[in-house]
Amino acid sequence: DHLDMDLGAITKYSALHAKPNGLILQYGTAGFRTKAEHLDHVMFRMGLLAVLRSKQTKSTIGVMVTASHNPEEDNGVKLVDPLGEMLAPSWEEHATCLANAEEQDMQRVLIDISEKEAVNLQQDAFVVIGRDTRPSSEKLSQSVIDGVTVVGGQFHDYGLLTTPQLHYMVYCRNTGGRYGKATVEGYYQKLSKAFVELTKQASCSGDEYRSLKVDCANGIGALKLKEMEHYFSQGLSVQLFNDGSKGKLNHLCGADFVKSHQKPPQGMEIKSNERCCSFDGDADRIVYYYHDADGHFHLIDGDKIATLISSFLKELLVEIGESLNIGVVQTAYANGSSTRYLEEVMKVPVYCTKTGVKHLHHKAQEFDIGVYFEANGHGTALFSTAVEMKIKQSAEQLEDKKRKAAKMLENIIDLFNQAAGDAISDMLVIEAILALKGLTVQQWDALYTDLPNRQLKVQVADRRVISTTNAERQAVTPPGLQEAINDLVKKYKLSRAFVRPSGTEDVVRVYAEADSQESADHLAHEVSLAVFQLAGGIGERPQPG
Ligand code: G16
Repeated sequence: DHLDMDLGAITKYSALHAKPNGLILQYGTAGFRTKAEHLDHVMFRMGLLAVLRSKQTKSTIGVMVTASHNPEEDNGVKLVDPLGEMLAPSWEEHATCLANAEEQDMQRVLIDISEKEAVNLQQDAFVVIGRDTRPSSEKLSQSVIDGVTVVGGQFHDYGLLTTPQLHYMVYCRNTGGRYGKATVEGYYQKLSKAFVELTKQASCSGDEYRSLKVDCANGIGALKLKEMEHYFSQGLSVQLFNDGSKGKLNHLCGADFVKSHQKPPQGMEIKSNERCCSFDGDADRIVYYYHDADGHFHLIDGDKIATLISSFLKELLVEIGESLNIGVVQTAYANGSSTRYLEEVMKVPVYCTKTGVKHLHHKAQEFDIGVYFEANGHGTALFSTAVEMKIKQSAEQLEDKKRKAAKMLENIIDLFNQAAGDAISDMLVIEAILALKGLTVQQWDALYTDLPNRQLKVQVADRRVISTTNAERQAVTPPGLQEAINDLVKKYKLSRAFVRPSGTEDVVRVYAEADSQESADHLAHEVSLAVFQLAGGIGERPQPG
């Protein structure tokens, strides 16, 4: 039945999206990412692959053109599976094979994938496409469409969307509208309705809770917040910075910059104790921060967001009187203080997975309520169908106080994007919780004190020489590297360090924490030198500070 694929047409069109000779790319942490000019063939081929995946799952599949936190010159693409989730691991392998196939091998690889995955080629296929604001994204998404149509797939191009909005659309379309309406309007309405309902319940709706400064990383978040703003303005007014009108995407601003440099973005004026937050380039991450009265910068990262959210959810469950299990999922980047606080003070079980939303999301699905956040601000909460049903019943039956709590939980569930981490949705969840609990940003920050930490990047010739185990907390290769790290870590108090190859940038990432900033900085630098020496560093040796 290969006749159902017009192999001749595929070959002909593929030549128009030719692969640069010798270029090898890997489906990484969040799809393919590299310089935009190397990605045309990958886009075309991911269009083809999305059609096969759609036929196999008999569902709508999403394709998002973005490189999220990467610099503006980069771009990327990832596929979104039927329930709005990241692509299944076995298909990531197919994606890598297909992206790297030389022109003459394309047909064979496509047939191989179809056979291995028992794809019924006669099945209809539907693909939805979204893209971020990068200058290269429009043309690249057109190449995806070329791929989709050449194998007879139907498509809907949403144009400019945040990444989590595309995940939401896919989820809506495959659940018969039960999750929501698969339009941007539907997204705005669903979230805003839940948010406004929640904030109505806040007893202290004083002005301090009602305004927020948002750094949009010069990306898509600005456009979408501007569209959405008036839907929720009853509950919150947002002031946008780095809205793309002049600056460069992710440059000296955005969640990744703020988190990794531990300083405020450029282009935003911050008065003391004002609540501020940053999105990343495709609005799937968020971090908060403020300046205290002495002008010191305080970062509130994904770990503290997870803590705020899980403690609020736990309190609601106690009020409702339901004993549902809550779990928190983190990665090795989670600050040691956050893990200790969650486990010892909040008595919530905490799990550590590898970096990458797909790993956290998967683990979080094991709980009635699974809260997952990467320290970099990427995360959400997942609620099992059992929870949703129980809460819906409670909201109708229980005594006043319980009913109120159940209603709140119902709205919180609606406010979370359960398909993916979502800066807009998370922002509204956080703002609602702060308002409901009457918490200032300082009180939230004071839940626990982060251990000082430092993240660095090291350039090496081939980052694949580093392999890791134990949720990326230990290096297996190259030989001697883990021993070197162990020896360095011993020199500092309350210290911890690990290294791993990035799945989105061509670098090795180094993380260190210790009892003082000076120690964390030293340790991170020493570990960087060990990586440089033992893992084939290139360019300039890592410099201190
Ligand atoms: C992506 C992933 C995140 C991951 C980040 C960095 O974020 O979705 O899960 O933490 O890359 O990954 P790595 O350390 O492997 O480079 P984003 O916001 O860029 O899509």
